[in-house]
Amino acid sequence: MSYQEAKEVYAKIGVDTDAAMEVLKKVPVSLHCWQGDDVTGFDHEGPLTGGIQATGNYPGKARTPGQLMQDMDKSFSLMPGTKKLNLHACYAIFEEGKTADRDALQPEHFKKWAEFAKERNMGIDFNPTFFSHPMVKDGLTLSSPDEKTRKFWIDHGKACIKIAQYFAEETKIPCVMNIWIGDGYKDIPSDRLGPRLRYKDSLEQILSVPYDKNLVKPCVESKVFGIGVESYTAGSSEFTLNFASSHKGVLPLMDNGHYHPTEVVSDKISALLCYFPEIALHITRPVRWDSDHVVLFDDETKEMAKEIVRCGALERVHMALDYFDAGINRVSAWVVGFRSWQKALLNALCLPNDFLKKLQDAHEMTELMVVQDELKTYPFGDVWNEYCRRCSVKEDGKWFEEIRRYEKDVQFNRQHKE
Ligand code: RNT
Ligand code: ZN
Repeated sequence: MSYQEAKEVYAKIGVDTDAAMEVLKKVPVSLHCWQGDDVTGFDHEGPLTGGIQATGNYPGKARTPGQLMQDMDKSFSLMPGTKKLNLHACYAIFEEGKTADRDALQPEHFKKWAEFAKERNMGIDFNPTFFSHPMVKDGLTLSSPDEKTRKFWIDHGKACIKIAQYFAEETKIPCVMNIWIGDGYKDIPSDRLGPRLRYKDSLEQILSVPYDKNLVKPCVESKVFGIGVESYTAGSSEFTLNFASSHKGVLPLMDNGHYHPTEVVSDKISALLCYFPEIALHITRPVRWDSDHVVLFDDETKEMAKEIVRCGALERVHMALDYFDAGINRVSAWVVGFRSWQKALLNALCLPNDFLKKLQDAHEMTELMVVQDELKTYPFGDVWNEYCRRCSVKEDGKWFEEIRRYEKDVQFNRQHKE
């Protein structure tokens, strides 16, 4: 079917596909730098810790800032829509012989990233890195009973607020700064309160640094468990939600891999929007657990996007991707995940949402079921491909050959050079 024909099919149910595309083009989605190198970064040698894990060993991984930026550029060229860059503190770029530990990071260590983003008209989101570092003591950071350890990590958080403000000032786009810690216990603890009270105090100390609330948007990300911290995590859902609601300007961040397997974030979005002016999401694909698989155009992904659109909250929900698969081409992983989330948003914008709401309010649940299911086979793919063309990126079925060429010409040649 041609786009014109698809457009007419949608027009019959009151959907303006041209308008949907125009809306989507302006919605920023944050692309996480850490898919590019399996959450390694540039400031340490050791393994990935904190209860998260990247598995696989696909060749061609980016090992230098230049390579990571090159790979990001390749992936941007295959993604429609507005991108924001999502960085972790461990991606600081140091000049020869001039390193700084996490508690002493400065904006200058991120100058190259600020330039990279500005040249591409992108904003930057930021994350302090509370893992993969020798100062993580017994798996604890901001909740540690060891005051020296806790202070080190508080200072890291404070340093990151300043860097977040620097990014916002440089790019003229607010920076969402997300705090996630892996702190917890493998087995049943005897004191659940202490670590949480220390975590709360640490967050309050971090946020006591003066910053412009219009420029820096701090978030706290919850998690139910991690590898090696199965019995208890300090930053549980109740903890972070209540922290955010009791500290003005702090946003709750929901990662859809961080709940019990039958809970869905799609149902939680509207609940939080009743209370918070803005919220943040980490969009991922948990397969049986918080596995951080590449985001696909699957049912829950679609449902999350529908909720954001139906709540009229495209400007209130900060969307970031968060996954890391080392078993496939990493650039392709970025592209598939970003395109899938764009598809989910476009799909949501191409539904007759007002009509469906009317059916629900009239309790026409029989018709609602029929219509919602029939909408699944509307010619959405033709609208999507038109959106790609309008964004000057290749449509489905045509971009993967670029990945093949890129890995042959660029990524696979990196093997023996470092
Ligand atoms: C871990 C959290 C966290 C990380 C990134 C790297 O479970 O989801 O957001 O994935 O900070
Ligand atoms: Zn996350």
